[in-house]
Amino acid sequence: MKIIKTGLAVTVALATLLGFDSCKPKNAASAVSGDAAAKAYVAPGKYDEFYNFVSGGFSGQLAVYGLPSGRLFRTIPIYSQDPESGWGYSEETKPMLNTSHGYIPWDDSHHAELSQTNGEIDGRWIFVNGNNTPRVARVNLSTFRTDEILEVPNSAGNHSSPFITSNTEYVVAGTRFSIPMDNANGDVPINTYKQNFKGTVSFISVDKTTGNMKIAFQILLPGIDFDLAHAGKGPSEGWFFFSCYNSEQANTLLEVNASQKDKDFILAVNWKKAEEYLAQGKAQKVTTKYAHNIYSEKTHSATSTIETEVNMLDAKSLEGMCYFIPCPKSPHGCDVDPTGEYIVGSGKLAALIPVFSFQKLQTAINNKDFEGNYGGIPVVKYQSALYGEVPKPGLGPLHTEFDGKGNAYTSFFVSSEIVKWNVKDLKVLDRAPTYYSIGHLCVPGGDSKKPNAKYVIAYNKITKDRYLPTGPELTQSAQLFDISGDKMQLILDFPTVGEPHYAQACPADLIKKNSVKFFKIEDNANTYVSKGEGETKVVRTGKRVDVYMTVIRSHITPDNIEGIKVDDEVYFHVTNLEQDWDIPHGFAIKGNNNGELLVMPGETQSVKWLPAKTGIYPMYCTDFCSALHQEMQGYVRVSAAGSNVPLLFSTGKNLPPADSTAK
Ligand SMILES: [Cu+2]
Repeated sequence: MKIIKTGLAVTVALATLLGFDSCKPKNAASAVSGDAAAKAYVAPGKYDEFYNFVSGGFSGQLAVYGLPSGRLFRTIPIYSQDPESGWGYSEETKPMLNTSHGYIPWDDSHHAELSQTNGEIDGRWIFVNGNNTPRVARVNLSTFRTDEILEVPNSAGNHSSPFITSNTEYVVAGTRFSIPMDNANGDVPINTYKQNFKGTVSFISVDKTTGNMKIAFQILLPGIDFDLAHAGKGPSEGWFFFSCYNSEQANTLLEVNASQKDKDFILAVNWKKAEEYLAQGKAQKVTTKYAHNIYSEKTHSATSTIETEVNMLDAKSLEGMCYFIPCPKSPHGCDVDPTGEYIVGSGKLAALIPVFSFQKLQTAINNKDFEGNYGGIPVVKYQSALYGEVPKPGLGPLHTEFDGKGNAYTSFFVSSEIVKWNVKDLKVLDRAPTYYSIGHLCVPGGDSKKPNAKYVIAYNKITKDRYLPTGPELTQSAQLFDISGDKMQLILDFPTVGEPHYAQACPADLIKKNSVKFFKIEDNANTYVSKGEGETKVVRTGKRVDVYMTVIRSHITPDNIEGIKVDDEVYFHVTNLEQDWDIPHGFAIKGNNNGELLVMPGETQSVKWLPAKTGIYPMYCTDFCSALHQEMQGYVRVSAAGSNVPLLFSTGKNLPPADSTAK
């Protein structure tokens, strides 16, 4: 009876907290003041001041906007096939979507994190998590392309990722779902969660020069849910903080069963200590299977390698590496201020924001000021680590970013607002409604040592009446606020690609100077490159036919091909011979049910085609490239499987016989 009562009480409380309409901000129309348009206006031909990299949520991609205009420049494909660029369709890019589960054409991405040097954004790479099938990707910001995707084993739902350390030494990945480890028997009853399910956080090292990633070690933890994370900096350099929930270890109806305890935890990891243990050989080599995919700018191709081992450090038996800090009401955000002293926890169901002090945490650890242990890991007393609480800031705090001037900006999902508060005295300074249900928010550099306090951007889950309706699915939205003054000022709404989950922004100057304009054809090391029209050819090897093709304004070489047969496996290897900026060519052939290509200047990309019927198949360039783009076309003749039509290919030579028009 008692259990039922508690359950009901929690359900009622949740319903109140999560009820959307009751908390919807009023007076939406009057939220924008007179000079807002001028502040967001970027004149035609002028550049934006910031890049804003916004994760596409369930689209699995990363969208790139300019700020303050909110103009969308590009969608960078990462975890999903992309019909704009051929990503995941071309033979060269298919290996990037390989995993230990095989080829996965669509995933979910939540967080984007720019690389840092000395705690400041350096504009080299941006890391993005693959949420469903756990992966971490590295996007190269000189090409705006995904260069690397690393699968994370012993994990499920890679949510607390890909947050980084001050010099990009590590990208982390914390598992959302605890599960039986990969090398254990996973065929167990789900209700044996408490015995059989374990959690991990992974530390992925990043090579300083190439950016290449490697799982340095994983930490074995109790079976709970890890949510978000941030690295320490300054005094807390060498530590990492992860929020976690479901310390109840529930395996069903988590909305009630994982909200039973008043507090869950922030996990504090001393990663310098973990490095020492690793160097001392304290890690166990654990067998598993995970894909490591790398795209090369030299070969314009990806390789996928299956790795089979990780180093596992057991948190409960390695002293001084991990500590839990109690944190109220299902913690979500876990943010560290620019000084590195304050750690902000945000409980999804809380009505206050706890701020922890790194210094107090260290004192508590040194004094063994523990209230006990959880899964063998010491739990520091709440009051001993607590700097203070922001009282009554709003309902349902989620995430906090900082302006570098001593202020914090916290998003509140339930009460749909951003609240600005002072980190030292914990006083609320300003609040601004968002339209509606803000998740993450972003200040350019807002989780680094040097935020740029010009804007805060809200990423909202629900737009309802904010835009023209588009059927049952409405756009999600970002909202730009000027924060250069004491009060936040809403200046722009802009629609987003998929769900704008987390995002980061940085000054455009950090990135635009490094932008690659085209690839040098002489450096192209693709196996199937044709470095000039003279190198084009069609090669038959049994049923396999390789077409070495070039494209340049405004013809295809070869543009007449005969001798292809039904049941052949044909590969068009298309090299774009242009050596100029902004001249991609496309390639498509009628009836191809695999996809098309988009080929950058100097690059080679290949598409596979399985002709199933005899006939003539036109092919053409799909990217409007010149006045004679429409002339950029050709034909392939497909004959019966047993035919003896010879293999012929040419451009400009296969002319009709002299008397063919006589009739
Ligand atoms: Cu073209």
